[in-house]
Amino acid sequence: MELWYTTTSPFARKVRIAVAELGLTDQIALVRVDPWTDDRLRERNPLSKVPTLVLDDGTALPESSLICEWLDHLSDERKLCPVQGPDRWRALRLQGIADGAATAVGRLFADEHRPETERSEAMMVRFAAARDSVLDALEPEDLDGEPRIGEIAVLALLGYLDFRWPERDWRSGRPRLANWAKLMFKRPSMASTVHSI
Ligand SMILES: N[C@@H](CCC(=O)N[C@@H](CS)C(=O)NCC(=O)O)C(=O)O
Repeated sequence: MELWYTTTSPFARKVRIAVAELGLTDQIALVRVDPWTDDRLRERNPLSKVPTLVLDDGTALPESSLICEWLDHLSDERKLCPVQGPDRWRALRLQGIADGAATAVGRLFADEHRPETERSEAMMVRFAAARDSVLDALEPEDLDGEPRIGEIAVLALLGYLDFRWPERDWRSGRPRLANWAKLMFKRPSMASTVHSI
């Protein structure tokens, strides 16, 4: 299998964290790609987005959540995606809001680097509100020290915030989230997947 990725994508990092947590690193070759310019990616995934997981039969899976479900079914020992009951809906809810915030943060970061004439101030306010509201919503959550897909998506979001805006302090006023992240960032799956340019 090949994981097509960038070192800057929070969604690709989410998948890479899942790969490491599941102990599948040896089964997956990493292919670094520029989704904006590399036609080889669109030949495999019509969306031309990262992450894309290319299976051994050539099937290309888009979407980090789908890729994580696929990876999960390969592992008999550890499961990241609970299959049923309240645990499943909690994990998917956390993943949903964390992924949504990562999308908002990515768009906000891109807008901040555009000329002012090409930005929408109204949209930037909305993206920032999504980011801040999600962080506030995560603060009272009982996040697990043995991460499953919800926690992994949250870790990818928090890691992306540190990468894009190291000078802006999301930890301030959110001590529970900050303490949890401090512990979790030490995991090998986090240390081996840090963002880079
Ligand atoms: N919902 C998708 C989001 C993937 C995504 O937006 N990837 C960005 C990089 S962070 C990308 O490939 N952008 C290139 C493009 O939009 O053409 C997922 O969870 O995988």
